[in-house]
Amino acid sequence: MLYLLAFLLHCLPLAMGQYDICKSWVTTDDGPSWEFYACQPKAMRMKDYVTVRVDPAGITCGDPPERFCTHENPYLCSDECDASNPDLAHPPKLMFDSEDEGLATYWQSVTWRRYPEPLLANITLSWNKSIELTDDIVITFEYGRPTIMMLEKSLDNGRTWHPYQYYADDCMEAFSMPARRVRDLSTTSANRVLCTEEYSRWAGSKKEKTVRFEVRDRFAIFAGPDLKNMDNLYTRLESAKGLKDFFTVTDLRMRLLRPALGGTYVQRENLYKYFYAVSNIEVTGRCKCNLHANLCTFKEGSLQCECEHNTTGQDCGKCKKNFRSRSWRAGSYLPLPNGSPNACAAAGSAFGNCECYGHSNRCSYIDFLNVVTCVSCKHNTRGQHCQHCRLGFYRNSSAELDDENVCIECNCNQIGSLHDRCNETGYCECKEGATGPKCDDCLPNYYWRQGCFPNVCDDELLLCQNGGTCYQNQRCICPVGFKGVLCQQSRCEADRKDCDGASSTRAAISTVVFGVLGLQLRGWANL
Ligand SMILES: *[C@@H]1O[C@H](CO)[C@@H](O)[C@H](O)[C@H]1NC(C)=O
Ligand SMILES: *[C@@H]1O[C@H](CO)[C@@H](O)[C@H](O)[C@H]1NC(C)=O
Ligand SMILES: *[C@@H]1O[C@H](CO)[C@@H](O)[C@H](O)[C@H]1NC(C)=O
Ligand SMILES: *[C@@H]1O[C@H](CO)[C@@H](O)[C@H](O)[C@H]1NC(C)=O
Ligand SMILES: *[C@@H]1O[C@H](CO)[C@@H](O)[C@H](O)[C@H]1NC(C)=O
Ligand SMILES: [Ca+2]
Repeated sequence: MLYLLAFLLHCLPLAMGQYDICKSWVTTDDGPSWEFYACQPKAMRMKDYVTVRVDPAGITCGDPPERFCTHENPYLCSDECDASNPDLAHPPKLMFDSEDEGLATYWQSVTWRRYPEPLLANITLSWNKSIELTDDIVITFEYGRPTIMMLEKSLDNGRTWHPYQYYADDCMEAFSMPARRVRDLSTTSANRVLCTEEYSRWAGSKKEKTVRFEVRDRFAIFAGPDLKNMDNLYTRLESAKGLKDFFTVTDLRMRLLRPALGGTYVQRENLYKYFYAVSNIEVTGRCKCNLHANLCTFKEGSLQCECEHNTTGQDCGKCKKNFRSRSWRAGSYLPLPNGSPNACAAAGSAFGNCECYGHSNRCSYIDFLNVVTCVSCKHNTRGQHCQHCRLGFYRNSSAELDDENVCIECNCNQIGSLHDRCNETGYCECKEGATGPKCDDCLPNYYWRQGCFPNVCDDELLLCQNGGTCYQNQRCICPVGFKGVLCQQSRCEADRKDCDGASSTRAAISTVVFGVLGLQLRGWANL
């Protein structure tokens, strides 16, 4: 029986919410001890930790200063943007400040002076940390929402990007996609990327200011309209492939592709009223800590999970040193309500000292040998403790024994080497004539052709004679009248009768001989 003690260290009471606590000190029949749970940090306003970049260079208004007007007041183009005047400047940081009631501060682009060249801008938000979205992304546009835009996301700090949602007043025309609504998605399509027309139509710039990426509506597919049944959502997040990752980002990018048009066509005579202005970007989410931390702090310019369960890393994505007797695993929301911590275990804590350096989760006792051994060593390791590399692999000297990259494939050239094993520095054992770490090269005086063969000819010692030429070290191409491996033999010398002139004489003789013979045969036939 477990008794929960009230004086849990920094832990919050259980009632606070699900997965808030990583561990608690409990008393059991065997005495007090720690009990561990799956845990995650609280959701935060992620805009407070973001780095922003706006592209292309020169897209922010005010350098040089310029005038603009609004769709509501198209002929009063007296508003001014001036980057050098703090009161009239609209730098990117104003998308993330906190605003006093009623007074919007915003980033603003240049106007569409270069129409019909498209007015394009990218706003890229980077966290240098995986974030799990917990609520809608809400982008607030002053002076009208773009008529075409796209939201992209990255999961690897901006190395690769994927579409997240398309927005247009006409999805077919802009993206050749049918318009869909998140509300119409089903449990099997909850992570579909779609095009929506809900946030791009003109409804007056004061009335409709926001563009959303609907996280709550997607959660509601599983958790019900008021997100009352979160247990069902957590269960789905564990079981549905790709669902967790769908809500995870390290970076977001808004690609603004066409500004608000005021509900009509572009009016070329007044391009001062076309531009983008963003006053706020709200991103609500929590640090992704793989259910191994309930705190996430901002340190040295980056968010970091405060890892528990003897895990470490920015996302608690690996086991701490000396806690790698099992491979690392993320915590799990299941079983409800406390989940599984899947904590990292110290060497020796499982199966009486069977250390597997994190390459196996299982040990087995071999009765007749009386030893405990790791089972199914992964990462190309083998041995009782997964401490050796499999045949055909060698030890990576810059990796520790518990590193996933500890064994490197030998990669011996199949033709050039004697077998596919190599020594500790990755050198293969070569057949005669082959060389190089992988035996894919030939020694000097050997040539490669499905293996290494000794040169037949070359430019130094094995010269082709009598004007012959060496073909790829494989053979001499001899001029007429010479033969032999190095063209060293004149055809004449080889056969004394076979000399210049002699051959035609001999041909003539044989004709005569056969002629005589023929006459004779005819003569015999006549008898
Ligand atoms: C915006 O980013 C995309 C890649 O996501 C890139 O292809 C495009 O050229 C960028 N546009 C601008 C205006 O920088
Ligand atoms: C990103 O975070 C990592 C880990 O905290 C840190 O080492 C790195 O310097 C950060 N990079 C940038 C560009 O901030
Ligand atoms: C992590 O290691 C510490 C120190 O050995 C230990 O007290 C603690 O119980 C471990 N935590 C887990 C979740 O295994
Ligand atoms: C050796 O291990 C290091 C550290 O894990 C890793 O960065 C490197 O890629 C590995 N080398 C090879 C060839 O796999
Ligand atoms: C591996 O073989 C290469 C080539 O024969 C040799 O130079 C190297 O010293 C060997 N390494 C070890 C650790 O034996
Ligand atoms: Ca603002």
